[in-house]
Amino acid sequence: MSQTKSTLNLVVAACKSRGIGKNGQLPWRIRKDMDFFKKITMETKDPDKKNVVIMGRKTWFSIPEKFRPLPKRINIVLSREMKEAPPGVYIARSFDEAITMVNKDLSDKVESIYIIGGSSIYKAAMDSDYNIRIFLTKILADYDCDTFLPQFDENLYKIIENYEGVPTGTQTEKDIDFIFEVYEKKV
Ligand code: FOL
Repeated sequence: MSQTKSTLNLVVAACKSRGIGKNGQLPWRIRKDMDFFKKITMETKDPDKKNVVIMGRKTWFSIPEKFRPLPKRINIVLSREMKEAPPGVYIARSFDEAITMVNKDLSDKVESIYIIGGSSIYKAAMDSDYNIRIFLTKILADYDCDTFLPQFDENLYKIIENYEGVPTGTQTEKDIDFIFEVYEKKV
């Protein structure tokens, strides 16, 4: 059977230096971007399905307790150490195990897969042979960061203009300028 390979959607906000985090937290607070993250990862066309969010252990613990597991999404946390999953959360020991979990055990419940960080999980996705779509919020400012978005090969990706549901043009909040960009890599 020829079946189109599933697409991994990466969702990330990064500043000028590609920084994405500092001391286990987001370096900024931008309401419009967090609302975008929530909408894009939560929304499904089929009301009977949910999206999966896949994240590393540090990203899991960076989410405020009251917001985790991220509601109305199937949460998969990558960790070799976590023994017990909090209610409603799946633990996978590797990136491949997480994807296998989705494709085997959860496939009929799942609409789309969102990779929500951090660095090593983004890298594992980019280096995989899945189709990749990146929802990148480019924050046009400098922040002190200790974790970074891995560089992706500009030649393999093309920018998608006017992607449905993604606001166009420069956004501004609290004097911070940012833009929502969408990139796709087809394998
Ligand atoms: N992508 C983008 N574009 N912006 C981000 O801030 C972002 N953050 C992560 C991954 N990709 C991102 C990882 N960090 C929550 C907190 C941290 C986090 C991701 C999500 C969180 O609490 N989300 C809630 C909404 C919280 C709120 O409304 O303040 C959710 O339900 O999604």
